[in-house]
Amino acid sequence: MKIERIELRRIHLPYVRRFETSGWYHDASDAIIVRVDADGVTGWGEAPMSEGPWYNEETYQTAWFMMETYLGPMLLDADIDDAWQTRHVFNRVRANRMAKSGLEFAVWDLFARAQNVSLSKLLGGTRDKVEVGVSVPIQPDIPALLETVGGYLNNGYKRVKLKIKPGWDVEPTRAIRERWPNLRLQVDGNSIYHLSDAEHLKELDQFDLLLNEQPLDHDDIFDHAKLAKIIATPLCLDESIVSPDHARWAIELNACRIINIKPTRIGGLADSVEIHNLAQAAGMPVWHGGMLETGIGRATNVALASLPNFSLPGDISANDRYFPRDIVQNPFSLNSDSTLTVPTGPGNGAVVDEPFLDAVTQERLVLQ
Ligand code: OSB
Ligand code: MG
Repeated sequence: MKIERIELRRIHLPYVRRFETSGWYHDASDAIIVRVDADGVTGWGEAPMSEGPWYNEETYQTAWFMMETYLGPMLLDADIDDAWQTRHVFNRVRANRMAKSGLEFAVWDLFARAQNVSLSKLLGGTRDKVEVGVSVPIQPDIPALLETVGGYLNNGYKRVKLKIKPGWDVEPTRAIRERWPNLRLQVDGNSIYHLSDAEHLKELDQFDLLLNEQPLDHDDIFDHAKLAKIIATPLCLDESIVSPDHARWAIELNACRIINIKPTRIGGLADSVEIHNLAQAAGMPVWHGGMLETGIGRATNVALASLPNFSLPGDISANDRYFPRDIVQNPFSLNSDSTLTVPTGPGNGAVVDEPFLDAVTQERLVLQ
């Protein structure tokens, strides 16, 4: 199949509330929404970009540049018979994985719609519902934290992830654990700690956490393997696992017991499925992370999370936890068992609200 037309839009869509991590914050999504067209069929994808290179090295400006200058023209030149092959089109371009994934997602959606199957089915999904939790940003103080978490529990979320940083780790975790002794709880430091903090991180072992996510450097695997021998809480890697090879290295080095899969960080769905399979063969569970996506990326994420080895709840909350109004007409809502229902219609299932998408578009570019 020849892709005939690629349309890029950079949007600006404010979040319901600020999302703060150990090193930065987000007030709005600056995602790049990708539309591809071929043989009368349309596919949609999203690169969930932000303003600055804080989570990884990419920003909406770098992703736009890469898509316009290299990745888009490569995709228009290619002839693809199968969505699994899309990743190879971008082989010559190093890294820039979020930019690649936005295009790859759109091609997957297009193939699924052309074949009249759901994206979940095309990827090998086996679940009709996926379990989800909520990621709780850094709060100003403990009372605000308890109120925020209480609000999410009232909404029906049954697993909570706390963003932590030095000075906001042991005490907030203790406060949540004392208030909700049986809650499924985990923490995420987004690479703010160092191996020399190992004894401090060990204090979190008393709170019966599901996992401790990416405490050390964004590109580290080696020191995580050392930390894993010191703390009892299972280590989970996010930032460091950017390819199937990185997953293999982490598994062989025992640098983690769990992997957070975000297909945007990994550069696409095909490599994400490969990591899912590698982990499954090693007896290691994975779960689906989030990048505060709009309804388009969220639908892609839910399809991927329907694969069998996604055995812990994902950071894929319902759309209204992120946006007052999303760019899709069919937002996900939370089921009473803390799940989202996997769409069964063709493609990723998102029905784009095109007039609203137009209204929030800041820049637009057509390649053909
Ligand atoms: O590290 O998982 C992370 C959001 C932005 C960047 C990095 C992360 C996150 C989240 C939120 O934790 C997950 C979500 O609800 O989308
Ligand atoms: Mg994380």
